[in-house]
Amino acid sequence: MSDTYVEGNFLGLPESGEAIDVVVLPLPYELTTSYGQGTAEGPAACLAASGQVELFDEQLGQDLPAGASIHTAPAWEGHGATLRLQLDELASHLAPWCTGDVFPIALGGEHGILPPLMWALKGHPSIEGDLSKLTIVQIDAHADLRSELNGEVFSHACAAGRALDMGVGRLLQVGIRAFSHEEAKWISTDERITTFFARDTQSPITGKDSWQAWLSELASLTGPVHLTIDIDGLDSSLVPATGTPVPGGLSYWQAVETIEAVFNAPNATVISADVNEIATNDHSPVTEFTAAMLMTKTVASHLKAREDGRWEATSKAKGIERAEIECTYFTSLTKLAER
Ligand SMILES: [Mn+2]
Repeated sequence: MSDTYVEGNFLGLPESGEAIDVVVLPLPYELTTSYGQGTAEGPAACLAASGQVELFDEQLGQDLPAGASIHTAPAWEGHGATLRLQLDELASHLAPWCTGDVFPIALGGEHGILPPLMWALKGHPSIEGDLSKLTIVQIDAHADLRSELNGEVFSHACAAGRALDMGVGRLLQVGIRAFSHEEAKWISTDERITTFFARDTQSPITGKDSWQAWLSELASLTGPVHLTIDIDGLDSSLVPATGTPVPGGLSYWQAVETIEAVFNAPNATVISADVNEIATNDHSPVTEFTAAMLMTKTVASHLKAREDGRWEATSKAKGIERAEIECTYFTSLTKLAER
C-alpha cells in the first residue's frame, strides 16, 4: 500500500493531475448476464481489493506506479433504457480515452463491453478506422461467438463474434471450454480465429506442449492488440463469483504468463485492455482479488512495454477533462453484417 491511500482508486494511488499515462475505466454494466448476478458491483469491489495488492512487479523491477500517472476515472453511469442505448453510451464514454496518448484499461461489468470498446478503438491513431488492423487476445471460458443469446445479438455470450462482425482482423482465444456446436463450427471455418482449448492446454499429459504453442503464437503477434480478460477463463476455484464460473480453466500463473507474453511480443503493441465479468459474493473476496491482481499485472506489463520501447504515445497528451465522442452505431444498426 502507498502512504497516501485513496479509497476507490486503482491500487489506492493518488491522482497526480493532468498528465496521464494510464486510465482505469470502471464500467458497472450488466444487462445480459445469463446466470450469476452482481457484475455491476464488480468494478468497485475490484478497485477496493486492489488496495491489498503488492505494488512491486518482478518484471518491472519497481513498485507501481513506477513514475507513471494512473488515473481512475469515475464509474460509468448508464441511463439508456435499452441495451442498444447503453452500448452507444458505453462507446461514447470510452472513445475519448482511445486516442493514443494514454493506455486505457476498462474494468467490467459484463463482457458485452467488448463491442463498444471496439467502436471506441476505431478512432485510435494506430487503427485509423480500420479494425482489420487489430488483433484481440481473449482469455475466457466461453468462445463468446454465439449469433445470439435469448434473442439478443449483443449478449455477453456474443461479444467476440460481434467484434469480428465489426471488422476485427484476428482473434486469439485461450481457456475456452464452454461453447456451442455453432461456435465450434465458426472457430473451425474462420481463418481469423485461433482457439486454444482448455482441454488441450490443461491436459495432464500434453498440456505443456499446447501451452508452449500458445506462448509462441503470442510472441509472433504483429501490429496493434487489444487484450480482453474475461476472468471466467481462469479456473472457477479462483473466480467463484464471476457471472458463469466454469471448472477446468487456466491457473493463475497461466493468466500471468499470457499477459506478459502479449505485452512482450517484440512486433506487437498492446493499445488497450479490459478485465471483465467480475462479480462479488458474501463468502470470499478471492474473485475480486484475483481480478485486481490481473489488472495490476496488466498495468505493470504495459509500463514495462513503455520502458522497453514497445509502446509510444501516438498523439499529444490531452489531459483529464475529455468531451464524450457521440456514438449512435448500436442504436442505428438494423441488421448484422453478413458473415
Ligand atoms: Mn466472455
